[in-house]
Amino acid sequence: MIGKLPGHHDTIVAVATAPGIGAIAVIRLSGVEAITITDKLFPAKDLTTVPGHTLHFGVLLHPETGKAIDEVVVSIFKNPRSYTGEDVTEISCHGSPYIQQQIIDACIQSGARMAQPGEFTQRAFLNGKLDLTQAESVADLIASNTAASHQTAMQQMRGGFSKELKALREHLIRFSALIELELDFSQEDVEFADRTQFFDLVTSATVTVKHLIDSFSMGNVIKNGVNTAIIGKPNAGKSTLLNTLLNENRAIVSDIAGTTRDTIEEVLNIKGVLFRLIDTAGIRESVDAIESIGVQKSLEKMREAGLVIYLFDVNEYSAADIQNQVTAFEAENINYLLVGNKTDITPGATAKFAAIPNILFISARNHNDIDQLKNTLVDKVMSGNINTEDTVITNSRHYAALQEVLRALLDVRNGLDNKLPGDLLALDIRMCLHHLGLITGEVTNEDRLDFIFSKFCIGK
Ligand SMILES: Nc1nc2c(ncn2[C@@H]2O[C@H](COP(=O)(O)OP(=O)(O)OP(=O)(O)O)[C@@H](O)[C@H]2O)c(=O)[nH]1
Ligand SMILES: [Mg+2]
Repeated sequence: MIGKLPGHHDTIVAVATAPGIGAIAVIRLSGVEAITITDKLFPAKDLTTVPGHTLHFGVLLHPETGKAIDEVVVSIFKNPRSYTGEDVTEISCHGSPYIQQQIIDACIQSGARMAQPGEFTQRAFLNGKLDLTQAESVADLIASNTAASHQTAMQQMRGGFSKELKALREHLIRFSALIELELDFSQEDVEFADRTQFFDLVTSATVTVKHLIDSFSMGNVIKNGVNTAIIGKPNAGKSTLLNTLLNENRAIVSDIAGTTRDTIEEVLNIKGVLFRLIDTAGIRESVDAIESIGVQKSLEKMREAGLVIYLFDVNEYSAADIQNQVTAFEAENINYLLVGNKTDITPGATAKFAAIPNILFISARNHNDIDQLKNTLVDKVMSGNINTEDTVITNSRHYAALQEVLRALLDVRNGLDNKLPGDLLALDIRMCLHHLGLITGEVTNEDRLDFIFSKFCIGK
């Protein structure tokens, strides 16, 4: 894709709005000929002479047939004051897919070419309108479906995270320049670069980068949700709990043990966090072949889940049973939440569990204490401190690169500690700069960029 863009002399076109029928649709062109191509189709006015940031109403004609396609509004953006940094026009038309297709066709006939996925944003990046993390956050922003994921993407698009990295990068560049200067004067044994000051800088950078790395698990939760498996014996009330949480009768509930045989998955948004709830078959030894497969699947889901809700009937279980279950979860390193169900049957049935900490008691059928369960679920995955104002890493590419940055920073710090000669120190710093640059896009290679932008939708 990039290979085709030497100075991006061509003009690209795509529908910028969602596919399908809508009240209006927007077709976007970007490139040196964006305005002249649009002008050819738009006899009402000479668009080549109008100022940027203006709107123009008129009929759009197909260049081949000369027939009117639609009445449209054309927005004109002149470089560099546009999304891509190039000349951009946006044609707002009526939302029929036929009209959209005709307009695209007319633009292509007049010299534009169809845009690749993400190519508008890629041009914005190549023209310095956005850095790479900001460009990537555009894709996240479009895909965001909760308040939290929207906020982290917005924050990132506005450059929150790259600002911190850029500042670090500048410090490192300044320091390595000083060190390289020392190397030029190597006979004279001078030190231009203040080691102590730099050591402090590297130490504080290490803390920042660690913090960012740690934020990834939360970022991942915000972006992708948490797989939450509801696990327990047959008849514990797992399907009832799923229905209660979702507020609908999604799963079949019955007093026959072994009702749920296959797993059922549904998404629930609690306070902006997405939980992918998985109702599973009750776990027991079974002679029924199909039920056994279901039980195997439950165990698999339990091990894959980010969080396990262990549901049990308080009337049937003893404290020792729960204690054993806790030991089993801890041995397998499973993130679990103990929930005792059916508190409505025998008053005081929960007293026997007093010695076990952090059990929540509910009645799934009567909807008792469900809000408390919801709050606990959110606290559990957010470790009680959901603060999306903070910079949060949501992108696994950034996560991997930050781990390299951290490794390199630690090398630099060790080097300073061990009074490593300047030339070796400079090598470590360069490594660190390289990985930082990969994140924000100062260091790129074409394949990588193609890969990143190909994940966008066309028209972005
Ligand atoms: N009294 C009372 N009964 C409940 C409660 N929750 C569930 N039940 C009943 O317990 C029985 C089993 O409920 P299910 O939700 O089907 O249980 P399950 O854990 O999904 O069972 P399997 O799918 O067989 O593993 C049903 O008769 C429910 O009505 C509760 O809070 N109180
Ligand atoms: Mg069930």
